Amino acid sequence: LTPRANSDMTKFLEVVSKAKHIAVITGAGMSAESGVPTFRAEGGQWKKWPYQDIATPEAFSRNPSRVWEFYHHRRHLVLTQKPNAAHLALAEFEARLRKQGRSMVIITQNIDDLHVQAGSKHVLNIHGNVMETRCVSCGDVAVNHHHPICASLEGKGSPDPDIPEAQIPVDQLPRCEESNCNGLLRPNVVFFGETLDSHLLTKVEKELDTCDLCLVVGTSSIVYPAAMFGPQVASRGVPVAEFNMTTTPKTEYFTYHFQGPCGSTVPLALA
Ligand code: BJW
Ligand code: ZN
Repeated sequence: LTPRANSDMTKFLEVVSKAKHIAVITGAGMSAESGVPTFRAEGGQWKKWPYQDIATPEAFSRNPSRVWEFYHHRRHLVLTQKPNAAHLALAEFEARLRKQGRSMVIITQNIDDLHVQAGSKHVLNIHGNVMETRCVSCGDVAVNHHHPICASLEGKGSPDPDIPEAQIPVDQLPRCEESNCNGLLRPNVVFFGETLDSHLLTKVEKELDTCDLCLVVGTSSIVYPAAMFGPQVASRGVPVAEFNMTTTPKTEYFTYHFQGPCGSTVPLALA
């Protein structure tokens, strides 16, 4: 373990200039400057629910109306977000690398679309996508940008705990449109306690094993398995740089730590 992560940007720029394949791990802090509260921040809570109690398969089967209200609210935020300076710097850097026969992959825990909107080409969405639905009966996955996604959610989903829940009957929640199915739809995201897609995880493992530089941006590094990706790369002796407002439980594993909003620090690091 390094006793203290280094914050020497000049040295880091030199490391960046030599890297051939960069893996970038991102979390909610990446999108914070696009106007969405992070999960564990003040104001990140929906009504009185810690998201560990609402983004779970048990919560969805017990009260799908509550969970849909929560995701209706999240979908609204995502639809109004725009990529920020950090998303754009990553996308521009990837384009520059590509022209030089070098490469970048983004492994994101975010369920928004902002890396792709910014122009990043190689993005692995390990926690799914909030603009997709999955049918609990037939498994069909579909992209859905309608807002509201169904009439009964119109005007619902307020994060304010004083506004009563909508308690929408299950037949009025989003339903599958595949012929003869009509099953209940859910957001195509990875809830707590669910496993990540195994094909995606295989791809992630390959990227972690082959990168020669790793950036860990805007994640609290407490949710597994993503929390161990950076430390796993560091254990091969590969430089890992963390970009965050604060230190995290994994900072001590990393070579570099750049404190501050990633909309400022990431563009500097990839200048
Ligand atoms: C800025 C900034 C700025 C702010 N610039 N920075 C091993 C040990 C213990 C538990 C487990 C384990 N393995 C699995 C578990 C259980 C569980 C888990 O990890 N629990 C922990 C809480 C301990 N993991 C799972 O259940 C996962 N499944 C799994 O592993 O299956 C196998 C298995 C199951 C059960 C037991 C054992 C094995 C699935 C995890 C799915 C996570 N899903 C969510 C919701 C997705 C849909 C949705 O978005 O609604 O994903 S939870 C939520 O947390 C979301 C996020 O992607 C994820 C990570 O959060 P993130 O991105 O780090 O956000 P924050 O808010 O925590 O942090 C923001 C950071 O940004 C902060 O550090 C700020 O400082 C910083 N910041 N502004 C830079 N401007
Ligand atoms: Zn279906």
